[in-house]
Amino acid sequence: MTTIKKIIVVHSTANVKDAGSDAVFELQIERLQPGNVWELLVNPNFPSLPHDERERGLTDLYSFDFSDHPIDWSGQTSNRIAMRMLTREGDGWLPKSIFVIGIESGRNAIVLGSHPAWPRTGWFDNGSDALGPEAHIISGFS
Ligand SMILES: [Ca+2]
Repeated sequence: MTTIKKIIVVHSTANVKDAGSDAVFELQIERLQPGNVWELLVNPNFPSLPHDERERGLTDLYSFDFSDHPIDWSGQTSNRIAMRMLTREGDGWLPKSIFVIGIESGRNAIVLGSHPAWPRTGWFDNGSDALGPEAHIISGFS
């Protein structure tokens, strides 16, 4: 097991029509409990960056600080990280790539999620005519 004090998410938005979004997102960190139940440990909002985020073809970087309450990361089978769209019905977002980096308490960095070619059908969306679910798992490898 390792202890994570910071998580960095770097994602690019697909360069296709309507891929960009102004929605608010949260990060969800979960741990597998007995009975195959995923327990939500923490779900901070993505911070607001000083530029227009999630625009077509552009890359954004987000840093989440957990140094006050570090996360016990047991591995890809017992922990997972999701990204969830909170608001903005009808403002779907389609990434092109998503990478998740964990900074351990010893300052080592480990890759928690690597998705260099996010599926072209992998929209984040909500509402009655949603193009995809509002949440996707972004840890793990593809
Ligand atoms: Ca935007």
